[in-house]
Amino acid sequence: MVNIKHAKLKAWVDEVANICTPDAIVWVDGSEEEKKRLERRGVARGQLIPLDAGKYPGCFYSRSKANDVARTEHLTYICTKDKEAVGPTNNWMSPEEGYQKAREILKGSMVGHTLYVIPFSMGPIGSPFSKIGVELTDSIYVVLNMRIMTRIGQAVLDQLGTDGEFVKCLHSKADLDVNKRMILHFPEDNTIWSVGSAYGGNALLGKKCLALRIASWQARKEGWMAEHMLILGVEQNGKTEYVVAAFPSACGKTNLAMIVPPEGLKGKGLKIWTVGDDIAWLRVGPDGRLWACNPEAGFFGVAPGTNSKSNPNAIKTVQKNTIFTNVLLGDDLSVWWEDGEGAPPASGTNWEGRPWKPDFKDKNGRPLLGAHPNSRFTAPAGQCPSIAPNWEDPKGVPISAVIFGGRRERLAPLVFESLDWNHGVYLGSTVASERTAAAEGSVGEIRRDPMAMLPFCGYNMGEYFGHWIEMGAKIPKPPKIFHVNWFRKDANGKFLWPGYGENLRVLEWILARARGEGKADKTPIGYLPTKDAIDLTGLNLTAGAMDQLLAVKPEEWAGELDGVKTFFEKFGAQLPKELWSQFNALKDRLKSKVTA
Ligand code: GTP
Ligand code: SPV
Ligand code: MN
Repeated sequence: MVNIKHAKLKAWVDEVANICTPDAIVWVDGSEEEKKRLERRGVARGQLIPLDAGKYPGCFYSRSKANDVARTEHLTYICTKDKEAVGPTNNWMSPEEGYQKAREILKGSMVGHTLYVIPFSMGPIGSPFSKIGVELTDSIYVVLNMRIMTRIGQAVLDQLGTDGEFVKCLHSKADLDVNKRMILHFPEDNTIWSVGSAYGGNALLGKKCLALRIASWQARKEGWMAEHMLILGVEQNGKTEYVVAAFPSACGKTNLAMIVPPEGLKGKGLKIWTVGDDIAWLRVGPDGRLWACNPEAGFFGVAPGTNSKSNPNAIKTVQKNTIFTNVLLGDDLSVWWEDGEGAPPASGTNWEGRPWKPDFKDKNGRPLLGAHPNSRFTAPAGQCPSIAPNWEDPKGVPISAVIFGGRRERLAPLVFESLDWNHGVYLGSTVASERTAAAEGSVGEIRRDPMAMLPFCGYNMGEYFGHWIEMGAKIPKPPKIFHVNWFRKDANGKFLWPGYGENLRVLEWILARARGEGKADKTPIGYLPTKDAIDLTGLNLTAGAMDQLLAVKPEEWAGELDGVKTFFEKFGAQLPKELWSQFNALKDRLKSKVTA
């Protein structure tokens, strides 16, 4: 039994119960016994399938509806009194309209279902970084995922006390009708309402809805930053230095966060420590540096492509107590996905619930996918072999470098360093990337995804850029800002850089530069590593690959400026003048180099 002392929380739960009319209300206490009970219930209702207990202890399989397998950005809204507040990159709705439309769908939506009340903390309970939320949901899957992804239960209620502040998060699957799906954020009311979806960021409201959209709004007001970033530490000679990196969805955060040093660098005694793989909350510390905390407690990672070569630590992390969503379910109660581990099962059921065998073809004659490209695993961060011993430190970790990156076949070199903070903000604001399967839309198309926050910034992105500029002035010892691209391709469409563990070679250079070491050439776009600056020991790159990876062609960059200009103009007067200065300065630097 939970002990509830917070009158406003109780009143709000009653208010929601009056709208959704569930058969019962259960307050989630976070205990082991409760977890077992919920798992049994989920299994009895066909929402979860226990995997082979010998091979996958404590693991479950889940499949969402075929129309509900990725975030739906076009159905995601920020609801504020003033339309200007959300800017040109967010969908807007008035709070009145949002509440009213969603209420129509929510009315009676929980008849025959239980309403679960999940008190959760983003960040270690009691840390000065942390924020508390309470999610009301009719989904057992959501409760069990939130249990992994956040800290939940009685300890959170205790922290909340009689009148603590919390974000009101309401989630109902309703009838999972895509035409009645809405992911609504009310930052002025500290409220999130999500209806009609049961998948990922649409339903686990602590993640993108709270920890990024609502938190970014709060962060601007309170003078900190909420970012779509991994956090990792690199240890050498007993000293650990930390970086944060923002890459768009499905562009390698989980992978980089837990890389294993490559064979060729073994002699250097480098160790990688994972602090977070998706979200970072950043504050200026008493020492004048920028400090980062991972608000999450688990990983909701992309499954396809994860194998013991690409990401051995992720494979080890998901051996137990993991929920697998929309991967292939083997008839032997195993799980499998494309580019996964080992041979596929002889037969199974694919992400759509269709019978599957390794040789089955789809209607276009291509191999029938076992797993959806955005299928995922939910696993406790503490199970990761590379988890940092201090990953739950309430102070966070001090940051030496900020890294931006995108998925780009051309143009962006393997790595470069900004000239200063504001130039780094310019680099972040102009990140472009090929679309992935993490959100609905056509995969491969290039879009601007500034700071990897396009779908997650809870307010006017022009003001968000301004907040980045202002933060630079408030951090006495700011980290240096870099840009990376693991995805450059050669003329035959093959990746030029091997990526994954080998990315540590690039991190080494970045950290050296952050310390004021490391060799670089100044180019119009920023500092590039000199030819011998990146340690390539034991790496057999094809001839000329490194030249291509580090090439900067002023003509190509000048061509890119048109796209940046069009993008910046969208923000009108909200675009900080500092970014136009950066734009003009870059233009001038390129002009002096364009020879043709
Ligand atoms: P979200 O959880 O959606 O925010 O994504 P993420 O950024 O954590 O993405 P993740 O690490 O799961 O990236 C998945 C995709 O990136 C897979 O297709 C990987 O194969 C690919 N990937 C990751 N690292 C590299 C790399 O260094 N090189 C190449 N070529 N591909 C990579
Ligand atoms: C992303 O899409 O960036 C994710 C997955 O990390 S979700 O939680 O669904 O947003
Ligand atoms: Mn993400």
